[in-house]
Amino acid sequence: MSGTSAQLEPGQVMCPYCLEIVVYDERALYVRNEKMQYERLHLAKHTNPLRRADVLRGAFQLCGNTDGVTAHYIPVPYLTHGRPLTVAMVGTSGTGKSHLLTQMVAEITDGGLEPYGVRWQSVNPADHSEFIRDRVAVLREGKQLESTEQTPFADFVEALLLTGTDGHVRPVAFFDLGGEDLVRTDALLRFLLGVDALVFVVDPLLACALPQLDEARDQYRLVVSRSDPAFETVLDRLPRSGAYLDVATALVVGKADLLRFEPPVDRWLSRPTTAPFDPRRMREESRDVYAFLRHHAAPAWLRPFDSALRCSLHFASATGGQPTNGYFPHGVRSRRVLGPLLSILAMCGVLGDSAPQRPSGVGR
Ligand SMILES: Nc1nc2c(ncn2[C@@H]2O[C@H](COP(=O)(O)OP(=O)(O)O)[C@@H](O)[C@H]2O)c(=O)[nH]1
Ligand SMILES: [Mg+2]
Ligand SMILES: [Zn+2]
Repeated sequence: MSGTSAQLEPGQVMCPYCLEIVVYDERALYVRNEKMQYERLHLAKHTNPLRRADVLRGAFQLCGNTDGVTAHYIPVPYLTHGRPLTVAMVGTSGTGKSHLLTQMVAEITDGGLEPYGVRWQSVNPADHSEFIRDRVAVLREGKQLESTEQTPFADFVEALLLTGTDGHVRPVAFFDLGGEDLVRTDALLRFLLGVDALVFVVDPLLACALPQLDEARDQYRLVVSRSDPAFETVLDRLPRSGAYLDVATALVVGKADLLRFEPPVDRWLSRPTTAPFDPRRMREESRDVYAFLRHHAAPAWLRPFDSALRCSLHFASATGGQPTNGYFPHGVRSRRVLGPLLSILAMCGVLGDSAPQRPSGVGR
């Protein structure tokens, strides 16, 4: 676990919406009615323990922060299972974070972590159904997700309760860190201090000067860049312990379908991710991705790997192909999106004691 989270006292949780500190308080609970309005929950009425647990499972707490933000409500299970594991996706807008994260959550809720001994539950059943309806189902219909408005700081996307191999239940919250608009607010700095895992998403259209990517680059009016400004912002602001960042880190070359004829990407893309989690396989893939980026991208794209004590590297495709006019004509099929997730879960102890260390033999 990251050693930087000490500033949250036991019982304190960061509100996923406003990033301020909250403490579970049974006097500030609400339930949502059929009209999606919040009504005060009077817990004293529920004396039957089973019924009470059931009511709490679907209840919310009003966040105490009213400072310039509209009233917002946090699902109770998010506040009552210890400190949530926070995972942030990093990359400038358009790199594919939303598609990748949606497909990771889809794999989890399809039972993709069960072979690894990890079970899931929603943090709030209604909110989770909404996520599935608005994102997972849209992709399954072959439609592109609309690009998300970036706020000045970390955007909360989705949370799930994961039960690890040790039987311990914990909330895992996924955030989007857009980068170019990141403002140096106290809340953002506090967010970065408490973050447990970072997934840096490399867009090959921005990173790799391969001529076969030119057509797609033209389509999006992109040019090859020396680095991603979001990587730079986050890496410059993250607190370090000694020379390295002590946060579980994965570097993902996304949109890898665009590189599917390129060795060794072809080899990895055609391999299914199989249980149990295999640190050796992960090191092999890390080595290949490292060599690939060394060869085809400017050095700054590997900065997350150079900066982090624990960092694995991956190839993944969220969609399996390119969209035309907002549609994926051959349908959407993700490839290897579980790899980076498994790796950070292993580093954070959710998969038991298979925690991968810095991949030896990769890079320096
Ligand atoms: N070829 C390909 N395109 C993708 C993939 N994932 C996302 N995209 C496209 O990349 C663009 C940006 O994706 P999005 O997830 O919204 O990026 P974000 O701004 O980082 O959240 C959209 O046009 C997507 O259709 C992928 O795996 N392969
Ligand atoms: Mg997005
Ligand atoms: Zn809040």
